[in-house]
Amino acid sequence: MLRPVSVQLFLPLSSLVCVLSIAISACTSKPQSSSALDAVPSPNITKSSQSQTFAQTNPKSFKVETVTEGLEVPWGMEFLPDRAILVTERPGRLRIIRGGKLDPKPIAGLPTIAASGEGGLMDLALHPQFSQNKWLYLAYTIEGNGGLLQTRVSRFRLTDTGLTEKLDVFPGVPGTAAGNHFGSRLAFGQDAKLYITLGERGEPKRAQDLNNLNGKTLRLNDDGAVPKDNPYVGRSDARPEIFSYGHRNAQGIAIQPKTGAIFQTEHGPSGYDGRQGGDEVNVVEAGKNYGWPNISYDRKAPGQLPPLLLYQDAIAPAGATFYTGNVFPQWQGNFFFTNLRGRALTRVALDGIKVVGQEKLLQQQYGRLRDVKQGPDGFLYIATSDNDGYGDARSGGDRIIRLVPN
Ligand SMILES: [Ca+2]
Repeated sequence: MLRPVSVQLFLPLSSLVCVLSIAISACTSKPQSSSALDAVPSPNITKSSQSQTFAQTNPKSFKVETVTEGLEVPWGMEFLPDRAILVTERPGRLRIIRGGKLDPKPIAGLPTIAASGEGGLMDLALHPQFSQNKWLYLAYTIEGNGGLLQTRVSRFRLTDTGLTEKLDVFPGVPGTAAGNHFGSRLAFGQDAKLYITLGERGEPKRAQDLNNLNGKTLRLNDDGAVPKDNPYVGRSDARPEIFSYGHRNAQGIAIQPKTGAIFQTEHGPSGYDGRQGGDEVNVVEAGKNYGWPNISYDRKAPGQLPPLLLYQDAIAPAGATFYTGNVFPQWQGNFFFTNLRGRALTRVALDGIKVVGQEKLLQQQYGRLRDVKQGPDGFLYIATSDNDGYGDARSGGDRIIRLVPN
């Protein structure tokens, strides 16, 4: 049965929330583009913010520059205090870009990495006190007993000669032989805890099983110990590492500067259960259930949280960040995330955690986009991903590009 759904056009919520049935167009406002119908606000979050205003970005207000080319599936980026860019390449290399020049030699000292399917060397994170301790965290795929692929997170000290002092802070859990849905984004929260997203490895039931760490977001101390205030500590029927659950494949995580709220992007079923898309942005909280596989799209169930944002055409959301720079004052506080399949950068304006409006930038211009980070110069840096097996295998390799004000 076709049910009416509340559809947010890709424009200010204040003017363009309308109800339409899929069969009969009841909307008087015309969508401005075909992308306009793919973002559906979740109930209770967007409605209260309709008095806010949202200004679309003037495309002439910025230009795009290429920082470097010739990368192979750059997955995660971080800026070092000296402004160099560290970049992971999924096949298993850690690269560094100094003064805009990619060092041809990868950083030494990486562990054995199983680059298989969607797995390999994935995200990286700097310790909150990196300037003092030089601790760098890597999330990567290992082949464990029986050839099962799993995500491991290790801490290293970054020295002039490479990575040393490896400490496995999350050794991994028996995964599967399948090479998909690793999740594996890393972020330190404002509580100085390490958050790790783990996908459900293509076995949806795992996301609801509190004795299984797949399909979860984990919360750990910086040395891998379980914090005593985690939601399931002391329970015999759940793993203490779990922070939130019911996740399918979260490939983006970012901490909102003013609130400390943890925003995650998550790949929806994308046709797995008949409909297209179902990609999500969630604000994750301790002990909360985000529904997969019980609910997705606009379905509801008691005790399971709907997403903050839902995308009805698959966009495959990935890396995310909040903008805090000065060179784009109109973007202050906005949430940005890359789209792989959607080949775009989504900008979401927020009032606290309420969505004020959103738009897509760079749509269909730079291929699949994997990660986004703000540089120390206030520019937005984006890693492309056309050589990941899903893209168009661009001959010059993948790029890091940046948005610079005009
Ligand atoms: Ca969900």
